[in-house]
Amino acid sequence: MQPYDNAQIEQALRELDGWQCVGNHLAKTYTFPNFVRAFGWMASVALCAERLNHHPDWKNVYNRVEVQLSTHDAGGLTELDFKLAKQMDGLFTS
Ligand code: H2B
Repeated sequence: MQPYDNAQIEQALRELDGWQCVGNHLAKTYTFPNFVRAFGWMASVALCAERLNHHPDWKNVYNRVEVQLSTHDAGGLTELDFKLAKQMDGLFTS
């Protein structure tokens, strides 16, 4: 899979909320009311990630989850990162 170029990244970022392109990954920090809600969201995201065969790099500290997305196999950002980002946002608001 070919990594997106800068124009494609900018275009795809416009369709997302609160995500930033940092270096060669997408980054966002989610904040939850408590640890259980944060971990529950991570469990739901894990199922999406398995379905996509595309997995987040993330760190959970109590009610916060710092997420970084990139396509390791492609050495950059691809459609899969933006798909997973959208699904993460969808599970966050639902
Ligand atoms: N996740 C992410 N974020 N990037 C990848 O390149 C990737 C992945 N590759 N999940 C998949 C798994 C690959 O390693 C397996 C072998 O399909």
